[in-house]
Formats: sequence, C-alpha cells, structure tokens
Amino acid sequence: MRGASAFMVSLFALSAFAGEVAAGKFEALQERPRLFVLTDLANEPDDEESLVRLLAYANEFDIEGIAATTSCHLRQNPREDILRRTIAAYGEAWTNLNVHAQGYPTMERLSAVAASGQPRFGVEGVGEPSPGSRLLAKSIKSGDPRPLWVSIWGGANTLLQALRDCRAEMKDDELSAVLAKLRVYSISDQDDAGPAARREFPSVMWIVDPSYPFDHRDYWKATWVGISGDVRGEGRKLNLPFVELVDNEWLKTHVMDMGPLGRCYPQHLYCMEGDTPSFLGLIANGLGWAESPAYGGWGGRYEWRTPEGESHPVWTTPEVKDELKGMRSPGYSITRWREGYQLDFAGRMKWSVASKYEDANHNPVAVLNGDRTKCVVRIAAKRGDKVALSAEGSSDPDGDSIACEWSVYREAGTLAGGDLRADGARAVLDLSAIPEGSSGSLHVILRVRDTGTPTLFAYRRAIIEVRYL
Ligand SMILES: [Ca+2]
Ligand SMILES: [Ca+2]
Repeated sequence: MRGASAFMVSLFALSAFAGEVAAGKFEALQERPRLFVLTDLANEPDDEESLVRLLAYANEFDIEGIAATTSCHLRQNPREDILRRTIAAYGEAWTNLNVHAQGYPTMERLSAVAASGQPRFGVEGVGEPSPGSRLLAKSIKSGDPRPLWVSIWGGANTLLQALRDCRAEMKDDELSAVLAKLRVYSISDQDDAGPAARREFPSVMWIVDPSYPFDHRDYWKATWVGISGDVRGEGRKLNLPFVELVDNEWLKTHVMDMGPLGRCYPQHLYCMEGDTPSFLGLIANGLGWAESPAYGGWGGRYEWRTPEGESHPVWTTPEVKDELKGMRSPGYSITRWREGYQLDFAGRMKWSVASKYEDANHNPVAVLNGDRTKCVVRIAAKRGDKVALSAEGSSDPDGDSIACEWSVYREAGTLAGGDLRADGARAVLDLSAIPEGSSGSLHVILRVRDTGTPTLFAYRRAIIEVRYL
C-alpha cells in the first residue's frame, strides 16, 4: 500500500471502528457515477435481465464500458453478440425514454463502448489484453476526478488484466492515485481472478462477499441474493414482502411485454437479476447509498471488515444483518426495498413504450428540511433533543397526490432509542430515551409515495449524529 491509498484505507478502517463513515470519504452523489460493467451474459438468463434494467436506467450513469466476459459458469466464448443485440433494442426505445427523462446516451455511444473481455476463464485467461480490458484500463487511467465503479456480474479476469496493464505502464504514485478512485462491486467471486486482484492490488476498494470461485456453493451467504433469491424453493415458504413482484408472471406483464427492450428480458430459471445489486445502489433515488455502502439502500448494506480467508478489509455482509418478519439474513438489506425497486423498474419500462409524457408515471420529488438535493442530510444532536424533520415542499411532476412515510432504519444506525413520531409531512425524532453517555447515529428514512400507475417513490435520508457532551 502506498501514499494516498494507504490513507484512504486507514480512513475506512477508522470509520468502521467508529460504526459510521468519516465525512468526505465518500462523495455525496451530485454527479452521475462513472460505471464499467463486466458480464458473463448467457451463462443463464439473469445477466440478460440485468442488462435490460441497466439500459432502462442508462441516464443515471456515465457508462464507460460494458464487456462480455467469462466466469465459472461460462468458461469460454463471451457473448458480445447478445450485448450488441440488447443495445440495439435499447436504440429502438431511446426516443420514448428521452420523453420522460434527460440524459439517455444514444445507442451509438453505448455500442462504441461494448466489447469482449478475456476470452478464457480465470487467472489463466490473463496475459494478453482484450478489447474489454483495454477499454477498462483506459477508464481506470482517465483523469476524471469522479470514482469509477466496476460492476462485476461474472468473472473478474478482465479487471485483473486491466489492473496489471496499468501497473506495467504507470509510475507508482500515478497508479496509487487512479486505484484510489476505483470502487469494485462484485457479485461473489465467479473466478479466481477476483481474489487474485484483491491480493495484488490491496488498495482497491471492493464490495464483495468472497466465495469459492469455481461454483455457486457459497452464494446463499451473499447479500445480493436478497434481490429475489426467495422466489423459489424453501425461500418461497417465508413469503417475504413483495415476492410476487419478482415472479416471472409479474415480470411478463410489467417488463417483458414492454416493447423492444422488454422483449430482450428472458424469464428467470433460478432467481431474478442476481447481478443487478452491483449497480442498483448507484441510482440516485435519494437513499444516498453511493455515499457509503454502510448506509444501506437498493444496493444492500455492507460493513468494512476482513472476511475469513482475506488478507485485508473489504465491504462485506455485516455481522448484524437486517431484519424482516422477525428473521435476519444477509440479503434482507436488499429485500426490504423490493416494492420500491420493482415498481420503479416497471415505471421505467413503461417509459420505454410511452411516446407522450402524460402516458406514464414519474417519480415524486422528496424535499427534506428544505434540502432539494438527493444527498444525505446530516443533523447534529444531543440526548434529550427533539429533532424536527419536514418533507414540506415535496411534490409530484404529474400532479399526483403524495403521501409521506417516515421510519428509522435501525440496522444502518448505531444507537438504540430515539422515538419517531410522524404526522404527514412532519416528523419529530425524540432523543430523550437515548442511553445516557452514548454517541452514535440514527438513520431516518423519508419515503414519498405517489398515486400514479405504477406507484413510484422518492426517498431521503437524515442521519442524526448524536454526540455525548
Ligand atoms: Ca452473471
Ligand atoms: Ca408521479
């Protein structure tokens, strides 16, 4: 570890120790995040599903590359052809999508950054650069000051190739500076190149539940499973909230039947979109997930610690997991948001077929204590305070009625106590019952719901930072 990177990692460790994240370590998400996707398309249908969702939200990111890769489930022959076919379908939907939101990149722009990664599997497939690894190395080396998010839906060997090529070309301090901007979110380990990359480049930030890299045996322990892993088998018997929204039947009506992009969305065999959590949190929905994986949001909640078998900390499933229906499980930090992310997706797919603005629904705008950004609002407080919260000024672009829902996201905070009383657009967090002598945080979530079809939401988060004086 060198220079700035070592400093960054020490801040991560410090913040995890303190149970919250140091201000400034992660950036409030005011600009579109840079995103590079590595996908083992066609190993089973769910990458194709995730690709459709990604493209429906393509205006939320600066997509700098999408590379078709191998994985332990697809050991050769990356399917760039499916990638290009889906981007072409997006091109057919592009005119409609732009009626409803700004910033959708053209099909031509996305096609220009579609590529194949390493043609062979795992670390053995690393050696010669591929079109995908060259594109990724270019993004890593870019002078853009924003972080580069690398979203890994399959194997990681195209990333390892790019990192080794950057190391061969760059001076140590230059390399440290660009690696400090990398944010890798990997859906478990689907080859041995991910673990190798973490060993060789320990300053790179990873969000991962490390796993046996040659088959699926460890996936049940991972956070990403929470997106839909309960749709079949034993999980179904738990009847977790909104499980019907990840059934093929619901997806047929709200996604597959929605025009050219929907036609690229296959039925799932095992679960829906296992890879989607690796970019879902970056959508600027107001939960502020990108400010820190410790906060939790559509991308799941993570903790900075060293998992068994790793040499240094990564963001991984927390020791204390989220609760649903009186049970705790790694994936529940994603499952808890399911109504929101599924109805939102249905809304986007409707955009892709609606040529008039008034023929589709659009998200409400949530204002928190006068703040109209989508950033986390931080409020300093002390024991005994009654913290006033207000959603006044929230609105809906379609003129729908809106309702405000307030809750304390207990697992994301570090303090017990705190009594939330809500009345419409106003709420008060009473800190009288905080244990004396304690410092820590409480996360209050505002969810604004509209009355359109489908119902759409906007969120905001206040972090109440309680200091013992
Ligand atoms: Ca995959
Ligand atoms: Ca609306």
